[in-house]
Amino acid sequence: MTSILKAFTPTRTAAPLWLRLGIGSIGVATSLLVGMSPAPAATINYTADSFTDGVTGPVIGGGAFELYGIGYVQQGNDLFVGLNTNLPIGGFADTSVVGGSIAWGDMFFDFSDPALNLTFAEALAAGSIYGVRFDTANDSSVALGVYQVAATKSVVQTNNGFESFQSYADRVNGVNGNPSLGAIPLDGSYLSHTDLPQNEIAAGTFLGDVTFIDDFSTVGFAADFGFGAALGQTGSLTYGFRVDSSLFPAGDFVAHVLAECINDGLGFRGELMAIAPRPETEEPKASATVPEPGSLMGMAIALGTFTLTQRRRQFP
Ligand SMILES: [Ca+2]
Ligand SMILES: [Ca+2]
Ligand SMILES: [Ca+2]
Repeated sequence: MTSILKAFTPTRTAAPLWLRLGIGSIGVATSLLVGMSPAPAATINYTADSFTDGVTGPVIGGGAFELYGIGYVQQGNDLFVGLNTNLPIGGFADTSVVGGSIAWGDMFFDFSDPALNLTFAEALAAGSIYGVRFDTANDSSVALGVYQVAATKSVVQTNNGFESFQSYADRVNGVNGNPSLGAIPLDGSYLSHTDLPQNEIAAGTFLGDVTFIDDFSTVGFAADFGFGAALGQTGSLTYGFRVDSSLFPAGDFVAHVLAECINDGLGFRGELMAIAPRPETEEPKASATVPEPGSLMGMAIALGTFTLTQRRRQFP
């Protein structure tokens, strides 16, 4: 019964996750299209990156590889992830590297129990790493989509990249930049800072599709996904993707994405619900069709079963 109640709880009562996660994470109410009412529960959770840790040749900060922040929000079983950056999707054209460009690597989501305090490598071995390939131009070993990841690979050596986070941090620090992976420390405690940085999926089990979003205004958000209000500085581009959140486990996660050269990257923490409330304005029919929790539980008891699939039908 607990999971059913959770699925229909309209708002979370716990302190917002960003409050518990420290510097860089910012909770800002979803900015919907002009004229619509604010969403009751949907909140984009932002994590700001350093604005002076993107390396573009001799330029540190503000160059082609500068990443400014990442935001995510779950609505129903839609997980939207947005990036604010100067790096175009498809990457930085360079005929000397594999794929003809230095693009974003794949985004990894670690759903291992936070209490276990696993490193990324340990979480990978435990089967807790999920990955999203969202850029068709990168050098990932898998097709676009969502995966339970079995193995990762490093593509830094074939993309003119740094061969360790330590060498990256040394380079940025050397010009008074501020190297940062946001929620992930650069001290080797989660991602090795001496080994080749792992930035793409080498093998995994395909779980579902990813939908690239070039313009967030087409899916009910501000075109900049709210980055303009949430971040102290912004880059020239905002884009992202949508995946079905039910492909992932529910619960706390730590995620990160690195450029193929690790010239910038960012980690962020969050939490997925089994299914999250949707903005009232998005589906006016939902309020008329969703049974009250009490009657729904009664129905479930009467039927003797209540599957996740049935729950999803209430929130198409
Ligand atoms: Ca940055
Ligand atoms: Ca490449
Ligand atoms: Ca960074």
